[in-house]
Amino acid sequence: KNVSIIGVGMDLGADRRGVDMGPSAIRYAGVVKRLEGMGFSIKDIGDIVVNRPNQLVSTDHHKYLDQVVEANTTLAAAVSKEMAEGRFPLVLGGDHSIAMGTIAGVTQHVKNLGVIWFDAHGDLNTGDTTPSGNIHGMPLAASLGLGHERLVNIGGFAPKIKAENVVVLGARDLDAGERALIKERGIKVFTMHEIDRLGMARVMEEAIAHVSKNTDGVHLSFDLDGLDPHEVPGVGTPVLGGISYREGHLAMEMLAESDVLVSAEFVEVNPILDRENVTARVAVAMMSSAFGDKLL
Ligand code: DIR
Ligand code: MN
Ligand code: MN
Ligand code: MN
Repeated sequence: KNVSIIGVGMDLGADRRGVDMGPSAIRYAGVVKRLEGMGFSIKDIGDIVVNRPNQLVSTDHHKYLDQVVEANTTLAAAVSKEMAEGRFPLVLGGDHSIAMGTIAGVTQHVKNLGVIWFDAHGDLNTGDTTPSGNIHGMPLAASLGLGHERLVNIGGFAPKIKAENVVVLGARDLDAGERALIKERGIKVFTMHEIDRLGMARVMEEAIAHVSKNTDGVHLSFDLDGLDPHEVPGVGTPVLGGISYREGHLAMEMLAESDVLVSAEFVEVNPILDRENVTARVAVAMMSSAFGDKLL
């Protein structure tokens, strides 16, 4: 496999500054060496340019709307270009709003895209339901065609994905509007309750079957806050009771075995809230499992 690494040093979609340093932290944790050691050909295209105003610019319930749209538009083009060259896009965040750009790029090549949304949160808010105005709480909704028309239309078309092709994994903090949307659209959500009750192996079997049915490939959108904050302290919105390191690995290993992934992103690594870069190092470990690393 040929892999293209694309960094997006953006934190404007989130409340806590610092995720803009995520791509550097993940590179420092040795992502290129790790994947090269597995036999992949790696091209690191560097970071997407993000315009960073020095004061808050808010457009009715959407903080930094212009900048987020601009960065995601650039990202979508970069992702699409790498895929056109037959390379697997591995996007390093940055806050989770960058999923809108990644998915906009991928769906220019994959008509029916399945999505695994690994996250403590649903990221299913719109301008009408957001409690924060932070766009990183909206990218899954926007990719489904819901919310601000400028977010929905990143890349020039909408919707990117269908609700029936999405699985949310690890949810434990959902806002009221998100819960209503999940019910209304019938989105498959495996909360921590299901993971505790059924075990990660069974949950992943069901999740992979769900996102593979009637799709031509699967995108992994991995928010590090899906994992338990004891294991990854370097995230902006930690929620207790998350997925363990081992469960995370198992989930990634099962995804690799299923061989359905066409693209992936790892987001919300915040080095200024971290200790000894452990969150970025865990991100690299999760990536290697998702790419099929095995002991034997
Ligand atoms: C919250 C937090 N649901 C919001 N979302 C986060 O602001 O919309 N997503 N942290 O990762
Ligand atoms: Mn998220
Ligand atoms: Mn999250
Ligand atoms: Mn919340």
